[in-house]
Amino acid sequence: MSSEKSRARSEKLFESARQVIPGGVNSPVRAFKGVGGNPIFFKQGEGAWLIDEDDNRYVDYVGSWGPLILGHCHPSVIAALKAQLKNGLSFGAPTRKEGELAEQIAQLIPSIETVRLVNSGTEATMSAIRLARGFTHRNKVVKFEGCYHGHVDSLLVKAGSGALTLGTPDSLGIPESTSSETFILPYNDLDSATQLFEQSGNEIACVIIEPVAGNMNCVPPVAGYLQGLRDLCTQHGAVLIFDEVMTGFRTALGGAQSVYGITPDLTTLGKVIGGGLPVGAFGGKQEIMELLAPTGPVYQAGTLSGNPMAVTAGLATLKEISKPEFFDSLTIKTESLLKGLQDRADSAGIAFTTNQVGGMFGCFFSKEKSITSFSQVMDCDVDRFRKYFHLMLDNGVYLAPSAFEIGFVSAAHGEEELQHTLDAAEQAFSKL
Ligand code: HOZ
Repeated sequence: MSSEKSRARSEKLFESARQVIPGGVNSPVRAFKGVGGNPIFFKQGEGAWLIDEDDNRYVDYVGSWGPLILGHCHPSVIAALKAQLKNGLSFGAPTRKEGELAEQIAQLIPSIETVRLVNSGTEATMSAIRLARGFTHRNKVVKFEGCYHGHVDSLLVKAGSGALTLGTPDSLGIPESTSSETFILPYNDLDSATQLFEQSGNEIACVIIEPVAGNMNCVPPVAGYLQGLRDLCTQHGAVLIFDEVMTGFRTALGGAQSVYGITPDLTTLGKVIGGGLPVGAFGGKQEIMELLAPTGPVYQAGTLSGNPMAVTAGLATLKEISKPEFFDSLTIKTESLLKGLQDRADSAGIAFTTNQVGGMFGCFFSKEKSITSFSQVMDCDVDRFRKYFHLMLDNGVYLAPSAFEIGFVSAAHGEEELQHTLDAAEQAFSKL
């Protein structure tokens, strides 16, 4: 374990990238603005490890922000992609495999009767909202402070993830006429939701929520909260959308909705179902989905939708994660990682707490024993996180470069990687 890493090549590449890419990155959180310093440029992934352009190795807890539940370059995914490669990259026409992926999704997540494939989570949430508005003939959307659903205009209000990291939860460029259609509520606060529905229930087209918030670090729902939202939506004729882009096939095989036993009307997916290639999906009740073009009047389309490469990677990934014990093992592994971190933080006298659902986790530098709200997340010691992040990096552990992002454990993380992480954390905690 060394703290003397040269990152000269990364530095040089970042300098060049800045000349031709705004901020040198293609997605803002990657710029390291949330932790200071410059981003690392990676050239290879290998199981649970990332290798940078200077040949430094890191245990990876970002996993491409969620898709790589099997780790990097899983042999089954790579073999399936190699085989597909010979048959073509894109047809812009129906294929057998997209039907297979849709069938699998519908089988594993019973609330999804039919599903449309798109190219990103943002596309999925944007389309789900249009569909909910078309179905209800209403305009208002309810979202929650600190939740992030991609960079959709109406959802980029009090948003999490990069928006929160950069301290700009409300983006410029969004007309007031659009943002005024969005109601914002505090996450995990059913009373506020009940009040809003009492006042404006007949205007609300949909409620969109991350059933486990994963863009303000990791904040699971408190007992009864999701059921309360389900009841409010049913009572007032609003569509309940679970944004499971992150949690789908990640918290459990049936997604967070299976963990908490709630049936949303629509679900958005992404990440794992593309196995690392760009993909998204939205699906749900047949009666809502059939409003989509070409069967209905709600328009939605995409040249690369159902792309054979992405679908192939997704199918191969779903096959692996459907194996018995897959999620039990991922959950146990993540639990043991978090317990190890907690023990070491406690021994070092560092105020620290964690959250976890399946293979997703959050670490908070906080005196609170349980983190359940956006305001508690905002009260955490971000400066301490920044120091911790860099100490971990120097010790070969790559965490998300922001105190407001979640961590991901993959099936490729084994004893060696977990021990490496715990040793790194022990050193880091001693220096905080
Ligand atoms: N929105 C992602 C995190 N929640 C970050 C995407 C990226 O930088 O790649």
